Amino acid sequence: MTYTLYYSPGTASMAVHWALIELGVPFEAIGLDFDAAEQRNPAYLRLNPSGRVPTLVIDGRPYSESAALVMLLAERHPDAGLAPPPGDPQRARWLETMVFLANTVSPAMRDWFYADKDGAPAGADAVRELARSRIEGAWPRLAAALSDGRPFLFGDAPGAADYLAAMLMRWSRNMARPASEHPELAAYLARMGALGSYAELCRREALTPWP
Ligand SMILES: N[C@@H](CCC(=O)N[C@@H](CS)C(=O)NCC(=O)O)C(=O)O
Repeated sequence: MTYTLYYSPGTASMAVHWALIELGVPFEAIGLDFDAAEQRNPAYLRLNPSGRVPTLVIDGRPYSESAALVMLLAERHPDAGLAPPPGDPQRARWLETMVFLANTVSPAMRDWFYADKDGAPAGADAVRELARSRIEGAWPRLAAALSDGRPFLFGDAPGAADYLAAMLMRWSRNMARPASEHPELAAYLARMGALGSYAELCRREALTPWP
């Protein structure tokens, strides 16, 4: 079993990088310089035709989509307990949460950061405005999931949903209404930020910890 992660610091590859560090499995990490448009290099486009990160090459085959990759890692390393297994009472809520993060929050984040690049610049303000309302609408839902006092989204230990959720929340840090405005999420982010794997991720990606 070999893993090679193509990443760019602080981007959608972060959740996968974090999960790999937490798992403690051997992997190679190859950084792409977006300023040099390395994600558009022909060799990388052969691995990931969308020219985006992350790409995780598993035993020679490339796979993309951050949510799918953290779910896959949870499945491939069941002993690590990164996800409630099939049949677990929390499984349905976990699937719901993963799809919510991947299907609602993540595309809105893409629109927030890439409205000018992905669409016509003339319409970018309207796209960003809709994205902003979707992003701000997601935080109360995640805060509610933590309102019973649980430390992480699915129990006493962090897992796939947490790496994805905390990554998305981190991206709101320069928005007018960041996720950390919600007390439950501020406390949650402090717990995620206190993990040794987060410190290691920040060291490897040269990120400033937040919050
Ligand atoms: N839905 C994808 C989104 C991937 C994505 O948009 N990645 C961004 C970084 S956050 C990227 O590679 N941007 C480079 C580009 O679009 O040129 C995922 O979650 O993996």
